[in-house]
Amino acid sequence: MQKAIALLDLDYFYAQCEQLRKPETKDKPVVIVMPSLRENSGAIATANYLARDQKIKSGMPLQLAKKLASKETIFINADKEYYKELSSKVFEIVDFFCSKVEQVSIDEAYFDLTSPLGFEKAEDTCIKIKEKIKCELGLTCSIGLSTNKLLAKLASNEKKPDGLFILREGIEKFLEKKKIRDLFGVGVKFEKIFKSNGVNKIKDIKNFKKEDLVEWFGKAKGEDFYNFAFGIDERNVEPNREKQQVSRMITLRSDSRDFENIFEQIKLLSDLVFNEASKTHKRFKTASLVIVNSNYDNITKSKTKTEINSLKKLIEVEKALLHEFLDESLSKVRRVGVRVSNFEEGKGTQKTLFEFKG
Ligand code: TTP
Ligand code: CA
Ligand code: CA
Repeated sequence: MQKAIALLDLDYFYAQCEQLRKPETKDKPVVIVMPSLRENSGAIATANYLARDQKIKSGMPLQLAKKLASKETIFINADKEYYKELSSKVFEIVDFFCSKVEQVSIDEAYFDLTSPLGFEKAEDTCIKIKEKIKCELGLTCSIGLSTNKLLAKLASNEKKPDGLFILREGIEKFLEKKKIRDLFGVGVKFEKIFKSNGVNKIKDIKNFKKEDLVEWFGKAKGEDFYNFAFGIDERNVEPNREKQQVSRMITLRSDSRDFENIFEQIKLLSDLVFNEASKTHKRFKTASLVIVNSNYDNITKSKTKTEINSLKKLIEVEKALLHEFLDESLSKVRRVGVRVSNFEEGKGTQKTLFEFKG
């Protein structure tokens, strides 16, 4: 089965988070500063695209950025807690669509969408993820979808911001344009080694033998870089996120508004979901009823209680939600789902990921 691997990267992330809560900064150059102890000094964490047009970029000293800035440019001190909060909401949405998610930094994650339903299905899922992130959180991201991690990452940079780039064919040609620095794992130091050997572009690697690269970088890295030049990357997506929710859905035999008929299915789904959630010894506080109606609209109704600690309680909450749905809506139900979330912090909960990795 051909693999389908995606990389999602949020656009000008810290700046976008600030612009979300400060609408008055819309259409202005915005620069996020990591202040240092000394007054009026610090480094630039990131800049939105308008500020990048002024040549302001990540890592630059604040003083230099101020020189490049115009009167309009807005400088904001970084608020990492707020960005982390938004980041976890984003990746909870990804978790909802995919169970194999590897978060690699505050604004970036790989996810494996390989399935017997094929690449088109993966493409469709990426579109849905982008839509949901935009619609629920107001944030844009760029996604690269390809057959391995290396290509997914490169693809994610192709259509920034708010892009989706599918890289499935013409991989050799795609790699031809890329600089050596674009290769995964190549920073300043390795770039120098490559360049001193006359390798400026990824395709130049092909003028050498695998053994040459092993000599320059050691066995593991040398072999990886050599394979990467041909678009080959065997690395798997290594899921590293705690499950944020457990859910199950089912399609009814025919569209229905019959309470008993739908409730029967909800009881079965609740049983499956409760068992799965209990396996990880987690307690949860939120139960949701997810409905897809005959027009394919998605409707989610949720209730949060101090603790939903038995199957009976879960079914009770779901029952009330179904009543609510049928009272409020005239549409027929096509698919029905049960979801639990809002897990209690406890055993096995992963601490925050890395401090920072761009
Ligand atoms: P990046 O994904 O590298 O950049 P970005 O999201 O700001 O912009 P792009 O649209 O090009 O993806 O980094 C993610 C966040 O990490 C960024 O918003 C701020 C932070 N960061 C730093 O604090 N210091 C740095 O040197 C870099 C590169 C990023
Ligand atoms: Ca980013
Ligand atoms: Ca990033």
